[in-house]
Amino acid sequence: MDYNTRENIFKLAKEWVLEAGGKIRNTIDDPLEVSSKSNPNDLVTTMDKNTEKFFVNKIKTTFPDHLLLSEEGFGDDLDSLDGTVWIIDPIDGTMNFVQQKRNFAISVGVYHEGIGEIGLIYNVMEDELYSAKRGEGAFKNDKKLPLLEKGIRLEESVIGLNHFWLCENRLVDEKVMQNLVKTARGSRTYGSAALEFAYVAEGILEGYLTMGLSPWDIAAGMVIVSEVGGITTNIDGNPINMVGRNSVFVGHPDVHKRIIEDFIQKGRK
Ligand code: 2AM
Ligand code: CA
Repeated sequence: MDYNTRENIFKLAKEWVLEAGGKIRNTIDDPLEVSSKSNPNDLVTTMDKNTEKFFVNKIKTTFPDHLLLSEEGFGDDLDSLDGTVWIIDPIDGTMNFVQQKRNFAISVGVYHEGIGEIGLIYNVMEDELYSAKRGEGAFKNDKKLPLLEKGIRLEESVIGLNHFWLCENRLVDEKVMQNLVKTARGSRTYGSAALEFAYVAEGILEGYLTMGLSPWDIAAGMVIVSEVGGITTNIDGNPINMVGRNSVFVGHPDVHKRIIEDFIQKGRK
């Protein structure tokens, strides 16, 4: 993707993200229609759907040859990232949006021939925009984020993970996960994968791991985190499949290595 093309896409993507976020903020107290999807706690609202439609309309009108991979089904049905693909979660952290009216984000990644070129994660209620273009560093609003510090130890780290993985489950040994939480300095659950990626990029979380996410939860975050020297793989340390569901482990390189070797490899079911 050439420089001017990417600049133009970034400028518009940023405008659209801020506009969509502004609409959500202005109507945050309006009544919501909430329904569930794969399970009773997997929520979707009219706001998720309308926000996704807003992006689909903008993108298809402005860039008719671009493709869209998005959560609520108004995008394209893709089995590869050939061409230019926008990977969008209109609201990441829908449960937070419904129950708390905060701690949710709009997540937009733009990939070209499989390579992440642009990432935007907008914490709507805090009006904080995390952004990156590949090779140009990552930003929080207008401030450039520093590269992740070298030589960080797990014992001094704060790790993001859902408490669910500390309970008995089919995928990972809960005793090993409990040991991980006890070894780290602290653990946090924010309930929005996109925000947890942004926090890793900002250096306020040293890692975030979970057992099942879709491309739209992580596409923007992977671009942003990689610009500060962070690593994203699946939980076994292998590359992410960008057109399927994955376990996900994003983190500071030192902490990533330590957690895979000393915990995950011992705790996988
Ligand atoms: P979502 O709000 O866009 O669905 C919650 O821990 C995080 O996991 C959120 O980022 C949420 O994204 C994501 N997630 C992915 N698949 C999910 C599912 N089936 N149910 C609930 N959360 C899911
Ligand atoms: Ca969502």
